[in-house]
Amino acid sequence: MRIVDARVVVTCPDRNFVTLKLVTDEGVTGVGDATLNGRELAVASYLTDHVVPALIGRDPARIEDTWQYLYKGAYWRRGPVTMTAIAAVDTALWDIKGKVAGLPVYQLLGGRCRDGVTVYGHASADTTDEVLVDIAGYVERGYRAVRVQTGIPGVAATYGVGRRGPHYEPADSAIPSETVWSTERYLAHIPTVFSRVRDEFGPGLRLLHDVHHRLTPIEAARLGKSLEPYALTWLEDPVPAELQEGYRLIRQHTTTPIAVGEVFNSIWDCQALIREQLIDYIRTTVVHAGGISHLRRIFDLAALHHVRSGSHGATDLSPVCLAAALHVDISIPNFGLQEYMRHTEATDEVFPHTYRFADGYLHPSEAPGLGVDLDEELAAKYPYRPASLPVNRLEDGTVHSW
Ligand code: KDG
Ligand code: MG
Repeated sequence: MRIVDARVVVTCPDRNFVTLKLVTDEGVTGVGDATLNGRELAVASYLTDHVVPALIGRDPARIEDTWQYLYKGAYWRRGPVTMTAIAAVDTALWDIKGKVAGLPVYQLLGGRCRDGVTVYGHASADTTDEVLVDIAGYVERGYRAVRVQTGIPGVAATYGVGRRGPHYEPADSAIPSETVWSTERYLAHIPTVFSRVRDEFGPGLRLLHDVHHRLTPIEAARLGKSLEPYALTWLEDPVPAELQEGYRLIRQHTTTPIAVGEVFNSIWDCQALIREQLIDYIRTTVVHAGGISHLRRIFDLAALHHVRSGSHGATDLSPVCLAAALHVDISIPNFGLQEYMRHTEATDEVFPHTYRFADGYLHPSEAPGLGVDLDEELAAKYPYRPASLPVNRLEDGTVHSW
């Protein structure tokens, strides 16, 4: 079998997605997500101009060899654009392999390790009173874990707090909008939110919070300590993770579990955090960390060091990525949680799929391959719209990290 066509499709059914579709001489097709929020066209060009020409004529069965060819062969290793492009190829090849074998991809990865994939939903609102109502809605729908974000009194807009109904979308204008941040107000407010949430929902519900990289290690240590009475499942991205040593300081001061990894794109970005057991959950995902093959490698290293998976699953990761993530989640021994933010109806129509949510769990597709596709005709009706993530500044105008 040979690859005879590789199409890179950019579409915007309520938000932008980039998808790679591989076609073989025997008519079997495979899809891979290649979406990098706010930098979509960079990956589309990387694939179209540099990867696709080298794929035509290759044997789609050689997944690992193709991964090594694209990673080592390019000379320029790693980075979000490169690793997202490699991820798309890898994911599409696993899809083809599953279809050829007549098996869902999780069977090729070793089969089930559990009955369902426990997911967490996103409760977010401006005030604590409102967020309690949002959380109650998730509990009613069967969720066992909820990420809680609120506005901060005195801060006009807080990144991560949804403003467009049930569908989270932080990318807005073509040129980034700007928000203003106050660490002092944030650190004073968040423990009061979790105190009320725990009082209201008791000890059974798993609670999470995302800091979006906005603190220094000692500030993060203080936050972790102040949240200890409310027994969070994880505190996410407390500090920017370029400096992995920063996590040592947090670890020395708090027993609140730490999750990190959505912006990582290779095992090299997290190997020290994992080996030194400085984190509890690794949040790398299929689309940004080199595909199913490389993500498995990261999760296997994590399993050796008591670190569980917590794959990123925001709405800017397409249903193709979510479908692939579920095959990994169900088949690894050290699964932790899977993030699940529902896509809009328009997105779901462009990416028909057979994974399903029931009773707090997502269930991977039983169809051969990934169980997800791209409707190219429908996708063509939604042209690309430039949209960027906002830029964050401190009150004095200094650009601050996410
Ligand atoms: O593209 C950025 C989003 O995916 C990110 O803001 C979502 O932090 C996020 C999360 O944990 O889902
Ligand atoms: Mg996050």
